[in-house]
Amino acid sequence: MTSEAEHGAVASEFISEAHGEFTLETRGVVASEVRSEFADALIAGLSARQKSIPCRFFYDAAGSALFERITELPEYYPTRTETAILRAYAADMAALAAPGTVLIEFGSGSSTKTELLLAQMRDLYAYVPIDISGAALDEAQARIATRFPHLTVLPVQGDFSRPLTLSPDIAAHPHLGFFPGSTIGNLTEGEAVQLLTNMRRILGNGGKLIIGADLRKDVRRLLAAYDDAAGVTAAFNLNLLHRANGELGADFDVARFAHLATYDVRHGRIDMHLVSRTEQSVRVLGRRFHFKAGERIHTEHSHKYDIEGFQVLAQRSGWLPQSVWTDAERLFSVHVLSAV
Ligand code: AVJ
Repeated sequence: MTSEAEHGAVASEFISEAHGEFTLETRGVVASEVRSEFADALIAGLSARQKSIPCRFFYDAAGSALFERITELPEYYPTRTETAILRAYAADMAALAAPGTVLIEFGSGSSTKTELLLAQMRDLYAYVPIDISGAALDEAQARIATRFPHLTVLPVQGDFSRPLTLSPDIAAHPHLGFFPGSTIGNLTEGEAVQLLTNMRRILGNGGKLIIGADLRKDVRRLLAAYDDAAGVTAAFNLNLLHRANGELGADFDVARFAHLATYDVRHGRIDMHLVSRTEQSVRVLGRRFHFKAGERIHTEHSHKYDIEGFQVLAQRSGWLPQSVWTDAERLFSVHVLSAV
């Protein structure tokens, strides 16, 4: 193990202890935690009979830039469709917030969609972006401050998939949660229920949640969105291997892997894989992993929900489905859930 990786492992222990009810980490520690998490996850994922790499590791700097390019592809409809729905109904969504509401965004990343909501909201007490990345929070705060100089922004650096206690000042106000992007689709149903349940706990009684979910549709349309003609999604998927080479000194010959997207009808989800084009072996942190020709590394689930299916999932998580908006082509849905 390299000294950097060892340092990461120590930092990671420190963090898991600090992850009680409230999370306050220094940014440097979070960065090394992420690196060691990638090492652990990659080794565990490649050691399993069915090899896999968790999709959260797509988003290093290069992967995030590739994802931005995906959102602009003609085939990739989710981002532009959700944005159009938010733009069309932002005033109705803003009307869900009583005066003095705190708008809490889960995984605020680049908060461009949030601006559509904020532009329609009067008398918000504060905007609370929650993100694991301090850099993303700084960027969001700067952009929001320029456009909405009178809005109070109270960033929370933390992991919203874990129990998280908001400061008493924030907790005293009504909560409106915002979770766009169909990120929920990356989780299995069981994980999605856990996350929605945790959000229900964070938002509290009387809280509401605005959440985007991609809809089931024609399989060819879905497959095209995850295997675009320009090859950007392929580059996004293969970037996992470049990242392993760059960050962990792995020796993946990236040209000997291919991008593959499939649709699983039974689960209603896209699966992304990296397929070994040949028989080969790869070294990662002193370990050797063998690949048969055609063997796959699973890299992402992207679940598609019909409206009723998503509402059932929400109900299993303690939420009451309140309303839902879609586009004319019924490609994407934005739900409002309420915690009674
Ligand atoms: C970021 C979860 C919305 O599942 O569509 C895009 C990521 N993967 N192309 C999705 C992704 C391949 C994406 N989300």
